[in-house]
Amino acid sequence: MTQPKRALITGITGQDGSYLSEFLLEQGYEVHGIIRRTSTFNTDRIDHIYEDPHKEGVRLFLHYGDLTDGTTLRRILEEVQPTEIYNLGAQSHVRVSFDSPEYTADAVGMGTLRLLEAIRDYQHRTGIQVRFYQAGSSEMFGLVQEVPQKETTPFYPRSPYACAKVYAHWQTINYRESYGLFACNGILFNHESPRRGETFVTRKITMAVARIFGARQKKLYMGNLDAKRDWGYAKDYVRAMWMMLQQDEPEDYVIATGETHSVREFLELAFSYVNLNWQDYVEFDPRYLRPAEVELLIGDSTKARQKLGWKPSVTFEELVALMVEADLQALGLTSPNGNVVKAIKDNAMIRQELGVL
Ligand code: NDP
Ligand code: GDR
Repeated sequence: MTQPKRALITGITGQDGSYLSEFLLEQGYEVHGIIRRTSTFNTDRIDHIYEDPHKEGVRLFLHYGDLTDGTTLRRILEEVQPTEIYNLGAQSHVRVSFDSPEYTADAVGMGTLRLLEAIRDYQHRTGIQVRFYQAGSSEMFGLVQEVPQKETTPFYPRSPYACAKVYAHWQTINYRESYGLFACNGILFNHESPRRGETFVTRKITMAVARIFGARQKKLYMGNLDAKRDWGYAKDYVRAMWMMLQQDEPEDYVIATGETHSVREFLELAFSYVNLNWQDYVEFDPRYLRPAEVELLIGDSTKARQKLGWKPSVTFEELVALMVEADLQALGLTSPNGNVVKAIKDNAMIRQELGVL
């Protein structure tokens, strides 16, 4: 009997970690994830795939650890003996990184270095070859140097988060070139889903749309509406991470849709999904501005499309629709026959029917 492939994921409780776990389990992998100890459970996104480890045939295992704790990373590596490692763990909020720059640099930058060092020693000692994926970000491009952005576009990071990701990016390349580690940097543009953290702009908007539609919220306070992002669907993007590690040679890849839209466009589309006008509800709050903004991101993923055969499967319009729909459903606000709420002609009437007015 052949051993199943064994993957270790940092950041398994996050948006991408949860989708990647599902994907790898479907591919027959044994999946191990590193979780942080918290005073309340933070495993909501993976609860549906978690099983009692005492049961036979279980293939998902969790280990307590932290990217700021190198000793534990080493111990987990020894215990798990993974063949693939996906480094998704991060303090991933750009705005928050200005409030907590030192911690962000520690978890995102130094955390990656700790993991790479642990892998280097582990490979040297055991002779086992590990494949490593680093979760790089389009935020590394920062201030516009070239449009669209591709693998060769120079970085100009504009936040503590982005600076830390650039450090992790180059360390990953250094371990590839110095020690022959099979290490890939994904340079992923924004990707979203119903599992997106609630303080990122897309989810903040779609949750507010559902709550406003359901008369549970009156206003939505926002920052810079002019920023433009290349937004894709998270499920498509985790597939790309895995594809990178299945190639003959380790390389770096941009993953993006190639379309860009402003925050204002996202607002417009999300509110119009339930026939509301966003201007009636949205107000400006300077607290959501960043000390330095990334104004325009649009990615050129030609390399990934050609070499990996990757392409996105969800359009911008579909993404907005599926996120709003999921947030409506979470509040019990879908139309009774399960049809998309888009078809609703008269909001007031429907809202009365649902008993929310
Ligand atoms: P999330 O914020 O949803 O998840 C981050 C994960 O990292 C969580 O599991 C979190 O754990 C964990 N984490 C945070 N700090 C530490 C730490 N010190 N040690 C170990 N784990 C930690 O991010 P996403 O899933 O959206 O993104 C995954 C990765 O991809 C991140 O590295 C992000 O920076 C990067 N990225 C994301 C993009 C996107 O658009 N989503 C685009 C480009 C890059 P907990 O649940 O306990 O907080
Ligand atoms: P970003 O995502 O910074 O691109 O980083 P976010 O959704 O936080 O912001 C996108 C843009 O929207 C503007 N904005 C607001 N943002 C938030 N969060 N809240 C608001 O109220 C608001 N109003 C306007 C922002 O200024 C920004 O221009 C995400 C993260 O997932 C990173 O980890 C990842 O690396 C990058 O995407 C690619």
